[in-house]
Amino acid sequence: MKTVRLLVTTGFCLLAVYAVRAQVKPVDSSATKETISLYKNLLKLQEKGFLFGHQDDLAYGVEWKYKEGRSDVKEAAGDYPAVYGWELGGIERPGNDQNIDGVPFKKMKQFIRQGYERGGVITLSWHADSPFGAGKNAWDTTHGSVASINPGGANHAMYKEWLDKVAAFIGSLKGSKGEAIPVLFRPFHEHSGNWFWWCRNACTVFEYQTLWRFTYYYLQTEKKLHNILWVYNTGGDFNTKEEFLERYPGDDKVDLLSFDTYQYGDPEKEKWFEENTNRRLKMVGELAAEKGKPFALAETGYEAVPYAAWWTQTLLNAIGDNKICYVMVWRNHGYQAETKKMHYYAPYKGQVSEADFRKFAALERVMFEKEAFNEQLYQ
Ligand code: BMA
Repeated sequence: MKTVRLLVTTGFCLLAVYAVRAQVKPVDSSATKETISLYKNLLKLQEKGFLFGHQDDLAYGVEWKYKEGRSDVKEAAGDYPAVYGWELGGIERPGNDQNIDGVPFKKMKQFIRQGYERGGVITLSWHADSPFGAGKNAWDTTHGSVASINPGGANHAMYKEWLDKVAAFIGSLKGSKGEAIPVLFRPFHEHSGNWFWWCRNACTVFEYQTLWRFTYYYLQTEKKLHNILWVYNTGGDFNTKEEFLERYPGDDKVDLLSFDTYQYGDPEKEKWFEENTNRRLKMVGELAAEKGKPFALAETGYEAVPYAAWWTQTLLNAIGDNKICYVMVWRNHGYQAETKKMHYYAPYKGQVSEADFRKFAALERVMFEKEAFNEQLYQ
C-alpha cells in the first residue's frame, strides 16, 4: 500500500514539474521561436550548470582593441565566453555612432552576430544619459528624471525617440537566416542603489514601475520587437525578498531575475562577498523557483583580479549550490587614466589568476562557448 502511495505521489510530483516546464514562456506572448527556445533552455540548463559571460569581450582587452578573433577570455581559458554583454549607453545621443565606452554600434552589431552564430547568448545594458541633458550622464541623480520621461512628463516625447533608436538597434540584429537574434535586455539596472537617475533615491517605486512598463509596452507593442527577454536587476544591497522585489514591475513584465555585486578588499581575510552573495542568490533563487523564471548573477567581478584563486575559491563559493543560469564579469578596459587604475575583470594571458581561471573554465558545471553551442540554446 505504502509503495503504491509513494508511486502515485512521485508520479504527481513529476507531472507537476513537467506542467510548469511546459508552461515556461517569455512574458511576450509573441516572442520569436528562437527567443522562446532560449528562454526554456536557460531554465533547463540551470539544473546542470551555468554560462560564463564577459562584457565587451570581442571589442577590446587589457592590451588590445578591435583585433579580429581576439578575446582576453579565450586567450586565458581556451574558449570564448558563453554570454556576451554589450552596452547601449550613448545610443540615445543625437547623431552618435558609438557607445559611452567608445564601441561603435556598427561593430557591436557584428560582434553580436558572431557570438550568436557560435551559439552564445547576448545581453544588453543601457547606461542612458540623464533626460535632463546638459551633459548630465547616467550617474546624475537629480530627482524627477524618471517622472519627466514617463507618459505625461515633459520629456516623454524625447524618451520615445530614445526608444526608437534602441528599437532600431535591437530590431537590426539578425542571424544568418534572417531570424531576429534574441537578447536579454537589462535596462535600468542596479535600481536599488543610489548612483543612477533611475535608482531608488531619485524616483518613487511607482515612477520606476511605470518607466519599466512603458518601455516594455513601447518596444513590444509599438515597435513589435519580439526578440527580447526582460531582465530585472537590482544592486547587491537587498537583505530580504521583499526588498529585492520592491520595484518589481510584475510577473507579466519580467523574464529573468538578477542582481549585480562586486568584490572589494581581501577575499583571503574577509568573506563578506562570498557570504552575502550566496545568501542573496539563495533568496533570488527561491523567488525565481516560485515564479518559474530563471535567475542570474548579471554582473560581478573583482577589479584587476588581484587574488590568484578568485575563480575557484571566492566566486565559486559565492555561487555555491545556487542554480543560476549565468554569471557575467565586467569589461576589460585596461588602464584608466581618470582613476589611474587598471580597470578589468576577466584575466588575460599572463594575468595572476589565469591558471585558476582555466581550472574554473574546465569544471563541468561552468559553461563557456563550446558547451553553450552543444546546448543548442536556440532550438
Ligand atoms: C562602469 C565602468 C565605466 C563604464 C560603465 C558602462 O562600470 O566600466 O567605465 O563607462 O560601466 O560600461
